[in-house]
Amino acid sequence: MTLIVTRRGLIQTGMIGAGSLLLPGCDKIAQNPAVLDTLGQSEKLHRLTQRALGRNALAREYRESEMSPVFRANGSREVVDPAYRAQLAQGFANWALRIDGLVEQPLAIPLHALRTMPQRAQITRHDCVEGWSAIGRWQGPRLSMLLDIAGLKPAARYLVFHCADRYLGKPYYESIDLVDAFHPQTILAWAMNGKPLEEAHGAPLRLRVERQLGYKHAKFVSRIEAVASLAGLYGGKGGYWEDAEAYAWYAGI
Ligand SMILES: Nc1nc2c(c(=O)[nH]1)N[C@H]1C(S)=C(S)[C@@H](COP(=O)(O)O)O[C@H]1N2
Ligand SMILES: [Mo]
Repeated sequence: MTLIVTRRGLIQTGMIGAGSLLLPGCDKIAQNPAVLDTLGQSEKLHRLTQRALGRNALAREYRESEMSPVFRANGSREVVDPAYRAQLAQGFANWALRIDGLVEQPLAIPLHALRTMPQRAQITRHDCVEGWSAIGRWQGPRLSMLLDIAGLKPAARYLVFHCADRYLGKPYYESIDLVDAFHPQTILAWAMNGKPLEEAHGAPLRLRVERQLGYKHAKFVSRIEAVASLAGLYGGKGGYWEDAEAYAWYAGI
């Protein structure tokens, strides 16, 4: 059964949790050895090295005056799916983010609820592997807050972000581990540079996972699935570019 989170219900949940839900959950997850499983050795070393510098070390944040005058869009700039186009035409008024898989309470969270719950805003630099960067301001609820509401089951190890678009004919998706999921700067952004996300940048909702390269920042996120393993999903390597064997799963910067 999916819980439909109303504006009132969600605000209530946010208030109850506000003082307690964020940091304790973080520490617990950070000590969980299960987040250190899988992957090839060099990638693992990279991950462990970055993590040794501090699991919750923040990506650099910038001043408003440092924001890029132009933030280019990359990968899919539009979505062909007719259901998506219908939602876009209605301003996503009836759209909801689904959170399911290994959670105690599957959720369907309307966009208006995501916009009114406690927010984080951050001005960060986006680095694409293709060799360009741009500084922009992103705003939305922390992923950790949504995960605390849904309640991860103990077997959950990764979050998979299912996207509405296809890139070069294949569905786009991405995944992150629980350290990145609970990182303070990991948010689901519905606003960019002070305005609702444009289609080209992933409307109505995209992941910002600030210590990772650009391709990890899934756009057009429609569903977040908590899983124990990435095997068996799409190509099994945890992401569109990972399945294409173009880029590594762990893209820490
Ligand atoms: N759903 C989806 N997410 C995606 C992509 C995509 O093609 N589809 N491209 C990725 C890449 S390679 C980059 S650099 C960023 C680009 O984000 P932007 O369009 O806001 O600049 O989105 C990432 N997320
Ligand atoms: Mo990219």
